[in-house]
Amino acid sequence: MNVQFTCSCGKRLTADSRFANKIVSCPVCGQHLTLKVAAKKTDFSSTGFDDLSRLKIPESSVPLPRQVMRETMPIYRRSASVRSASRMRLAWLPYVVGGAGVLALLGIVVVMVRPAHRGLSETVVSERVGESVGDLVMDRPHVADSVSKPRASRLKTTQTTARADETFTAVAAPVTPISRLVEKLDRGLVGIPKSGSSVFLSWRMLGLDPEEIRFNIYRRPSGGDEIKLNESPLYATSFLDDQWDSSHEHTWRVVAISDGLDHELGGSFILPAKSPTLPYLKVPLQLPEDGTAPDGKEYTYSANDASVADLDGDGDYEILLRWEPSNSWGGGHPNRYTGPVLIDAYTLSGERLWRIDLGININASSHITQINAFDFDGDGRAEIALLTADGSVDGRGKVIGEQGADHRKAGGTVLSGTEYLTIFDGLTGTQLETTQYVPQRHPDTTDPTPDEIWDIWGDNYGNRMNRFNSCVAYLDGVHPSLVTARGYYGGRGRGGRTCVTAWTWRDGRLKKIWMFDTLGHPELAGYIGQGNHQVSVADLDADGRDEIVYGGCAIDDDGTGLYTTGLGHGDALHVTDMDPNRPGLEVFDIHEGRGHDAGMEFRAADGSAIWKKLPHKDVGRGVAFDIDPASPGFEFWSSGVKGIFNVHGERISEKRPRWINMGIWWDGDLSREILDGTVIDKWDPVAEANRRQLTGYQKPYFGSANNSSKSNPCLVADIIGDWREELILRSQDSSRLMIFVSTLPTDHRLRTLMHDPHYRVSVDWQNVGYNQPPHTGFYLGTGMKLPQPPFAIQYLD
Ligand SMILES: [Ca+2]
Ligand SMILES: [Ca+2]
Ligand SMILES: [Ca+2]
Ligand SMILES: [Ca+2]
Repeated sequence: MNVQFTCSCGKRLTADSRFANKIVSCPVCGQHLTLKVAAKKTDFSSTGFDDLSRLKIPESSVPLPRQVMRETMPIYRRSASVRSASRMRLAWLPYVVGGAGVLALLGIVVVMVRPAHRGLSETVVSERVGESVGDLVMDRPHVADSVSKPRASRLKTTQTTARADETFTAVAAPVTPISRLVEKLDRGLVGIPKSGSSVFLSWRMLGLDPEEIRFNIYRRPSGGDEIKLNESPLYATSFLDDQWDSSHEHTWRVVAISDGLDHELGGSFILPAKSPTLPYLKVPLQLPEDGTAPDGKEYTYSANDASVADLDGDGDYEILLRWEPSNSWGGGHPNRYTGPVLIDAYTLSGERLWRIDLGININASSHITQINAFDFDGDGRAEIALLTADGSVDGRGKVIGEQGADHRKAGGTVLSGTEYLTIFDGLTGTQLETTQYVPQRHPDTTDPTPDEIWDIWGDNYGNRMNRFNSCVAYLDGVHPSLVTARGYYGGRGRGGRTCVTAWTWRDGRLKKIWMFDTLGHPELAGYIGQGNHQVSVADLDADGRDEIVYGGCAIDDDGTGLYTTGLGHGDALHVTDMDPNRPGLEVFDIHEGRGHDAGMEFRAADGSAIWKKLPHKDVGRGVAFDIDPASPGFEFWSSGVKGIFNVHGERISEKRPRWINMGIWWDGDLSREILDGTVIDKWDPVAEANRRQLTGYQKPYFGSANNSSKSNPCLVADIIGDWREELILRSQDSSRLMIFVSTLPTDHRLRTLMHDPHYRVSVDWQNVGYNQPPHTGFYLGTGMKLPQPPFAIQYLD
């Protein structure tokens, strides 16, 4: 029997129904299509979602039979790889469900088209007995509550026809394999001496590895023969070699096994003879020379925040390090001369690749210079994006803009001149393109008066104007884009601006793709004053494309406002799946709670409140981690509300952990440990007390935290070894970085967190403003779903 249907590109197609359940390609657009013959009976009982009450249904939609909702719920939860394919936004979902409900009431069978293969789409389709029917694609409605916005509709129809005597009709559903491009990482094998005779080895399970993958570990002494260390293939991604002879150099090798074959050389790691028993990899640094500012005051340098990216394309990470002059503004705005900010790149073995000098026209402040390092154009090597100015010097000594220009006002604050956005080659530090940063301080002049600055930004001395955020987001669901942002405060009496700009770097061209700007847009006034000292990125509406979580508001992937809470500025921000029993991601934010009840607030991905806590004082710090296995999901605590709260907003402990700062997956269980400065603690929920696991400031480490009261490490991220996070600290004298690697045993095997795109972009924004811990795009905590399916990604070559 022939089945006719229309591809979404408009091509009318005919296929034999024997092709049911097979993929066919559209000869015009190449899109993959799945023909599905429905099963006669639809089983609504096995989806496993027991709490449907939180799925928002617009009032205008028809009440649904409960079983239909149950069947369609998995779209909301599981179609990460697919959502972009079908371009089905979460915002459509209630209408799709509603439409399905109408059809179900009319006696029409509703089925799911299952993925044609891993990574492909699930699409809701409908069919009726014996007649043709249109696909269930609706105009795109508003999300149910007031924070949503109108969107242009994309009407796609897929028509089918079949013989009237055919009991079940074939339906075509467009399915496009689509997934996010991520780094092609190696195994990240690392060996850390645990004693004089034992070495703890760990390595990566990659994002697309089959669940069946196993590993073999080999050791070879210098000049000797290699031996296999494990008897049977290892499920784990770590191994304790307790036969280490530290008097010789050794090379370890990990080999991945799949389908019973050694199919891949997994990577190697060398420990020189007499390697000390220290739990870190040492990266020697090249300390910049001291300087003297125009005010006659001397300044020195210390190593500051770091990021990682694969700069040379060999599958391991290199480190980007920011050097902070001692006269930096830090997190304030003291109007003083600052020494130039320098950015270095180092390999993990300590080779310095380059140094970029941002020059005298960029004030040193944790709110101005943000490092974004990502492979934006997909050529296999990361680029670096930085805010630059006249006199910035690239990694090869080439000056950006006007050499010798000095835009500093008396006192030292830079309030004039052109600001640039420069893309640098990650391997050489060479500027690839420099363009005018947008927005500039003023749209019409590079030398605005204090009054003109106030009119726009909300003060006249450059404080609110100099609040920058930036991040990387998969705005189209596949490619990473750069997002820069300026302004997040309301004005002092007048002014106040929030501006978020998206860029692509592809084919050697930097291109602005959209700008969200409250200036000149009174309808966006509700977005002024909502930003935080940091930014997060998440696919809030589950359409496969990232949104920018800008503190108390969110910007959609296309640069339109998604929602604003109106709760104002905040100092901490966490976005992940914190309540695994509730569909979708959640946001945790804190606010300087004057005038409202949201000192701490836990909100749904669409911006609607789940709970708020009235603070007893200003809330300057707050965190969200799973630290209590007995309490499902995350726990929450802050500086302005007593105790620890669970996902329902119930206080589960009168005491709270001593630290309210960062977190780290360190000791091998699935809960997160608490990180503050140089120390790692574990929360003991029974004793309600912190338990120390690492003290990084003490002998023999002498580590130091960055940014005074912020007290953050250079970086916490899963950069090497198994899924657990590493801690990068600088030494107190900034002569070295120390990459601390956990050598504690773990029962769990997780895919490298860096292949989770949500986590990967969190590592990129970690250094922005007041550093925040990275989070995964799924619930990672006690009780999480295991084993993990492969991530919805594709590797860059
Ligand atoms: Ca590399
Ligand atoms: Ca999205
Ligand atoms: Ca918990
Ligand atoms: Ca790790």
